[in-house]
Amino acid sequence: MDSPQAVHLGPRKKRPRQMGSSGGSMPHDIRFRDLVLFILEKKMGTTRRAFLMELARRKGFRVENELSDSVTHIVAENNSASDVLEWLQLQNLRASSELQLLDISWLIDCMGAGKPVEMAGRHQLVVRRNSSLSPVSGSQSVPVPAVQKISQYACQRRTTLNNYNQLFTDAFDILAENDEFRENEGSCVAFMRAASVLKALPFPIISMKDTEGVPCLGDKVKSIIEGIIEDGESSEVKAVLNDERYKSFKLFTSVFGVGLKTAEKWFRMGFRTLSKIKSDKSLKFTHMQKAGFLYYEDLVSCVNRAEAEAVSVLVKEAVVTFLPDALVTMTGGFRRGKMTGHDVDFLITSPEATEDEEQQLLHKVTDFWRQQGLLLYCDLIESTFEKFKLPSRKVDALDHFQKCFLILKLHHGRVRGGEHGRVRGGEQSSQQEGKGWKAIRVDLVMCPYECRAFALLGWTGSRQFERDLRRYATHERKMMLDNHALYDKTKRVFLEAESEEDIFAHLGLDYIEPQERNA
Ligand code: DCT
Ligand code: MG
Repeated sequence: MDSPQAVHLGPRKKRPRQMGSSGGSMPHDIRFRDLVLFILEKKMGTTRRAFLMELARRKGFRVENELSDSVTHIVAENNSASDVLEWLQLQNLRASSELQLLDISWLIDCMGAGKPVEMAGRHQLVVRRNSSLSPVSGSQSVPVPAVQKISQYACQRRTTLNNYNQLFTDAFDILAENDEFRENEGSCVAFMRAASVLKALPFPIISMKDTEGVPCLGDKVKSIIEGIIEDGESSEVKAVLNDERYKSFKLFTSVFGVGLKTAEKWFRMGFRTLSKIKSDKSLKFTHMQKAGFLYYEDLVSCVNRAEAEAVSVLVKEAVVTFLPDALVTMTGGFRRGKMTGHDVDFLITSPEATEDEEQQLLHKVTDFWRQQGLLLYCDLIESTFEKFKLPSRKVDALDHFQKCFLILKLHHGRVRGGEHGRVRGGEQSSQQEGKGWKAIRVDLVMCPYECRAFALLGWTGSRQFERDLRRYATHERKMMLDNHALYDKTKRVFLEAESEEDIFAHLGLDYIEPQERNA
């Protein structure tokens, strides 16, 4: 045996051969003919095995009921390679060259991708070199993949957009939002952390056993998970979705410029619809809210990636007109790989600009758009940044950079495949129908060049990822982190950073890519 991971079945005696049997309750089309899977029942149990077999077959995989010569991949859970080999021996089967021994994480990744995924090291079961049962030994022996301890901090987890537990995370997102509306901070944080940790799990939760060892799941959270497993939905969530206060707050806060205070006021006044609010003569609206109502339809329909890219071109064109060496980076959800967002966020910095030039840039850029009739709304906030100010202790503190919250007019012609970005007729008020442009929320942040790594890390999000970075810095490292700086309280020094990687390194954290920060 030369290959460290591949084994192959030798002669056997006991087992009946069921060549080509696909077993299963329902016939499914086999899409991936090169692979023949066998799922080991040992330590997995009959029910979960049957579930996974059915799932894999539905996705077009060929899964055998019995081990046969045709099997190319054995998938096991909670078994090391030596466990699997021992089991094969007990069946009077000997393993050799072509057979792959894989951890369940591989199958689960395949299920997520809807096709066979490449076998990474973490998927493969490898026997330790000193194992007595060692038909597989290789130069690169790595430890058998054990269930890795999941951190309570989002900044120590890799959270991609591939969410295996959306059924649960949607539920907790709604419960957290309801608590936010009711200002139940503790419960809100608990639900947000639960949703966040479940987004990072590399497998779907199928039974309560799957929640063992997962942090941030308190009794309340677990009982909700249990309810969803049993009934396919949560009675708590159902109640929230039907709740008058939740529905009203959700609707009111969907208007740009409406926060909890205003929503509370309108709710108490007895309002339940936006049309009643808009037409009420006694109410006074801020500029922001007026713009929010005026462009409501466009702003509630999310920004897609093509639109975000078109805005990026618009921003870069304007910025370099006034500061040719400026660096413009799209941040927020789009930097994390999201396909849609509620706005488009940008960070701007310049290595050469004087303080004056830096301060003037956003004014010049917004004036430029105003002249072109593209500036539908602009709220420019001047910088209150001071060098060597200790980072904020608050987890959700706003930063001190100069910034502007905008609504820009994006012409369809500027969007690649322009028709896609268009709101279909009927969904839009007749007045704006066929207007040839879409109102888009854009945030621009201008930061001093020395702060760019901190600002980039802070503005990339997600919000939960940022909160946990700060919490981790404070509680695990005695450091203070915000969007401007990192301060080491023990050494009493500010730690400088040229890149996000530097900041993770200062914190003693493995680097997490933006696409893995969707906590
Ligand atoms: N952020 C911050 N300070 C603020 C607002 C935001 O540090 N006052 C950070 C957290 C996330 C990031 O900036 C972008 O914020 P959002 O646009 O609200 O979040 P998003 O992840 O981009 O979400 P969406 O896709 O809905 O825009
Ligand atoms: Mg955003």
